[in-house]
Amino acid sequence: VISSNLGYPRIGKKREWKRALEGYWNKQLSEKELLEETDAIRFANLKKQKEIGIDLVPVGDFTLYDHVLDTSAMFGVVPDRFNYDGGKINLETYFAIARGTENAVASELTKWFNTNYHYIVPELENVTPTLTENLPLKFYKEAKEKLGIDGKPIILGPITYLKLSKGYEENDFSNVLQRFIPLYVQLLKELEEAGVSWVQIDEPILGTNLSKEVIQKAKQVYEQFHNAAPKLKLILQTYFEHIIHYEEIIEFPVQAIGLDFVHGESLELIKQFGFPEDKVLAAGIINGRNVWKADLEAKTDLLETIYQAVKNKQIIIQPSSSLLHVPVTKESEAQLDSNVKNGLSFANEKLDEIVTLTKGLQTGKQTIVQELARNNKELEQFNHSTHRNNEIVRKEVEALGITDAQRSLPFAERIKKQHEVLQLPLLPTTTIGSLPQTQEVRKTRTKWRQGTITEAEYEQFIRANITKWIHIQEKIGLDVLVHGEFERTDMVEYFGEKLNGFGVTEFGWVQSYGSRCVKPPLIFGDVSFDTAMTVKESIFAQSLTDKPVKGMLTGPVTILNWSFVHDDVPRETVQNQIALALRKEIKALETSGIKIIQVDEPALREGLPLDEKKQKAYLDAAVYAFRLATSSVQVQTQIHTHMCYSEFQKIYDAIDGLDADVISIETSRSHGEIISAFEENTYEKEIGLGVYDIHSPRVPDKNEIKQNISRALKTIPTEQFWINPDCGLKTRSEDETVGALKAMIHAAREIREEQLTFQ
Ligand code: THG
Ligand code: ZN
Repeated sequence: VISSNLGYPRIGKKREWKRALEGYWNKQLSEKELLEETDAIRFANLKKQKEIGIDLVPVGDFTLYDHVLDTSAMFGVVPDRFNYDGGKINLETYFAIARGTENAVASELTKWFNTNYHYIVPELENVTPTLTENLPLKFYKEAKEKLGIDGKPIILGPITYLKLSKGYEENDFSNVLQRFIPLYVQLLKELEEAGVSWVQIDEPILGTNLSKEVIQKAKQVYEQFHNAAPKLKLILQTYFEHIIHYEEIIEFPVQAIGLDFVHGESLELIKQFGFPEDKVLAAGIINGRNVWKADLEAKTDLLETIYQAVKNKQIIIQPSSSLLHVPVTKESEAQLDSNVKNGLSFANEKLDEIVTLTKGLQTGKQTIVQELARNNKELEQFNHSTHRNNEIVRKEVEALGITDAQRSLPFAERIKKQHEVLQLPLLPTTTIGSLPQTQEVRKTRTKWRQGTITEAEYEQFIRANITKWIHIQEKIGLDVLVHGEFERTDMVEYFGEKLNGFGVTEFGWVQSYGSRCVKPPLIFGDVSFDTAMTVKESIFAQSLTDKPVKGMLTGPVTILNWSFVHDDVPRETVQNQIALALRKEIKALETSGIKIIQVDEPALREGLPLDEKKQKAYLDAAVYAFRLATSSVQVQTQIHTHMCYSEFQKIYDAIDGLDADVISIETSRSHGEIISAFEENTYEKEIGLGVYDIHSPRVPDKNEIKQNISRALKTIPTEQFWINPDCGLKTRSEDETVGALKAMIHAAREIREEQLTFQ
């Protein structure tokens, strides 16, 4: 019985990693300084895990941007446009792929399975894969030589890596796979020669519905791996869901299989089909996706049950997934209510739990009675936090029915009234909602939080920013304006601070993409509406202009998905509680004269269960909650929504089911894929497909935007189309934003003229 970890947060206790990267990008740090800083973070992370008592410390999980991009870099997978000419990839090329340059757009960013982490999509067109550098080996040696840690290298497995890649036809999968296998083989051989004992090969794709043929291919691949490096102990690691083709996969010739016992039905599978005698079970039993303290008594029992199914009595105890998805430590939280804090475990605390459980299984439950007693007492205290239980809101949600989730008229009739009220031109232009969060905005918010400036001064500052940007938007010529969300740190955290049942942390950051982090709020109890959350800023902005200003809210599905929600109430119930609170906010906005209200659901797609069997129930619940929030408005009030990222074909019916009058979808990094989803269906509502990519600092050119618009108009009728950037603008500078929006408006005007003369 040994303990292990699947991956550790990269960002550092106080986001030192982010500062180092951004310092380098802004040319305040040299390459040498960047590497010194990030080496120090990586070493500290490794030492910490060792110190906590983890037996198998992961190496090669650290990165300077994204581990999928690292895998691409290792295999020389660089798109043509970056002019790569072989050999080890330098930092400039590495960051160019991630962030784009003057002349080359960045590679696409997409959600990592059902998480809020984004990876860089590998592009396989025209590439000749080669092993440019054995990264896991480099990190293994480094940990061994510098820290005396005999680490466990982490590798992204070939099935997952290639299934997440684009640039080849699906029926070509097996050929593409054949080209990568020799590289993996070489890599594994080198690890074996270096004396590595355990290697973790991540194949989370095995938790999705793959065809039998792919599973067959995967089996051959692992046979080749085993034959090439028979002394290496391979852990075939899965997470986020049980293995769908369990019976076939447990027969793969690997030494260990890693299963997630928190998400999916792994326990039922091992009970029903057993677990092979010749393998070690790597049991993921501490939740790597949330921040709640585990009930160690219950986990001990679970472990006992799992252990009974392991015939050879060899087990590795570990988190359910990489701890990349949780903050580093709760130690830094000084402001949190102590009862709530007692209910929390971040990465370090989760590893402590792993160590305790390992000890319990090694030497008997009686040897951890003290730990169990303390755990029990802290959970008790947590359960007594205020707002944990709110009977009133539970009853209110139960009383709601389907008629509470329906608009009073169908779209075709609503839209006519909305057009009369709004009087917008053909191809109306707008933005997604947030405008640049400059250093000044962030600093002023920090000052207000620390009490160095007063509430009134802060409010004045926010108003000044709103005023400035209403004027900028008018001058640029946008049709539907936004107030800019300067008062919000984050579209989820902001609501978390205002609703009952939520808590927020000071340092609970997790990586979202590249150096960008989010601080998910905690939902520790029943959620209820307290006071209006957004009305003040929206009506102030509307008072400054005759153009419509959109009210901006985050939808129930996204608030739920981007929070750490306690798991003792069904997620659906919490989602409906949030929806009900938003319904009250929407009423308040409408009563104050706001004519367009946008309720964003960027996380709707990402929350889709990996197992197809569970997807319908998820989507039905999501659609219901959205409609619950938005359907009580008047006919002429226009409801907008926004979503991020591709594969819309899959959730097309749900998008339609939301019954939003206008939807904007992020598309520019996934090009034509979404447009084709609309080719196959007749979509009657209005829609904006992002016409340029906001994730890259590159300012797009007018003609490039025109091309994107023209391409969309081949499929989507002009009368239904809106023109907008593909996501919120908070990460961009003022100059980048103004430059890009001017180009967008210029493009829109030319297209309108062309359309009119054409008709
Ligand atoms: N909020 C949350 N999750 C998200 C997004 C979000 N997931 C998807 C998408 N948007 C990811 N995009 C971003 C965009 C910007 C930032 C984070 C994720 C960002 N973060 C600041 C940073 O890291 O500098 C936070 C700093 C701060 O507020 O002080 O800019 O919008 N929940
Ligand atoms: Zn978006």
